Amino acid sequence: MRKQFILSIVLFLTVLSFALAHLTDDNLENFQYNAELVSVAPIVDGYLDDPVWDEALPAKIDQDIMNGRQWQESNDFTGSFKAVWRSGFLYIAIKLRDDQIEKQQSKLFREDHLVLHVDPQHYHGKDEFNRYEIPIGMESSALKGSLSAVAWGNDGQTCELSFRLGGIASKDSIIGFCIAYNDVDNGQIENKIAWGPKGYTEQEFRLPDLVFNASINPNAQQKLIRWGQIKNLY
Ligand SMILES: [Ca+2]
Ligand SMILES: [Ca+2]
Ligand SMILES: [Ca+2]
Repeated sequence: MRKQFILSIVLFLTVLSFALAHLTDDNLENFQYNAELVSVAPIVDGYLDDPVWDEALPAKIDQDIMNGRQWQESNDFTGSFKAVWRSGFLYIAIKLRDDQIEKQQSKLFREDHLVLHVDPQHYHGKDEFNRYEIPIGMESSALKGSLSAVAWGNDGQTCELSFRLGGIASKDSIIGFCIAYNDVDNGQIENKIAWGPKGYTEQEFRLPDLVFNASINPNAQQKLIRWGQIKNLY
């Protein structure tokens, strides 16, 4: 009897820990970033001093996708990002802190690098075509597909990117999105930390949502801009 009791406790704890660490559909469906429409686009120069970045909400890069657990902020790695949109472009600002920066190595797996997924159709999931691998400090040679600009600042601690998405960047559109940092310390990949829901791992094929929000009324904005142009005539 006692043995059975212990066995059922062990079973219960196993199921519980699996449920806590495992990605559920609800976790993924309820997880999203709301990118706001802004009236002035940020300048992609690697420095996050544009006024729009003060207003955008930060999202933590704190899901350890090697083991599906939450990453505890430490000297080893801390990161966050923000996103806004304007005139067919999605803009991303990233802040990183890493205790050992490994850059300009001959192989990608020996360099600290960002891994982004941007899936405009939101049905491909993670695939090669929507995957962007960007080593710290790499700018024009990182460009491909819809990634139209990359700039680093503050010795690789800040980064700005823009994606040209055309009509997809419009009110209430939803795209598949993920951002991760592959942390190379002492010559090898030590950590992979992402923005993702509880239980999210690198094996998971599905992507979280990024929603194009427009809290400000675009028509009112356009009227303001037109009014500004009229005023300039006088
Ligand atoms: Ca900037
Ligand atoms: Ca590190
Ligand atoms: Ca590193």
